[in-house]
Amino acid sequence: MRRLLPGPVLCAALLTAGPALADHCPWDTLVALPGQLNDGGTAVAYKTNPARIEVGKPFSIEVVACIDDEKHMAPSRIRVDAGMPMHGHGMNYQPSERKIGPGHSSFDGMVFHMPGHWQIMFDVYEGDKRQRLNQKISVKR
Ligand SMILES: [Cu+2]
Repeated sequence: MRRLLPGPVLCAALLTAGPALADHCPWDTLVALPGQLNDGGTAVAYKTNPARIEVGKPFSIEVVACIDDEKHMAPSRIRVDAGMPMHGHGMNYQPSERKIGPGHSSFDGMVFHMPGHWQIMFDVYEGDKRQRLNQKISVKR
């Protein structure tokens, strides 16, 4: 016969297994960043370092995302990718994420390897639900 877990142990197990309460995103930091995107209440702000992206030179991008611009909730995950839609290719390297806090990360190792029209895709996740916000950037030779 299976032994039931004593009450307190079961409660603790349920608490750790349950969905984590959503954290707040750093809204004050978000509004201070130079790049601002908003789609249906999902807000993304970013700053590239260096500010001017040069062809073939690695850069990083700091991103703050809020899944609700009134309640200021942090997404469960942020992903950043980029590509050239007119050429049908992405970057040659995958950026690595450095987490700064809830809804706040820096992505290092971005490289735009050719001049022209690039698009940065910011994927903001709320569990399995993904929302993509795009930013067009033109890079000169
Ligand atoms: Cu290209």
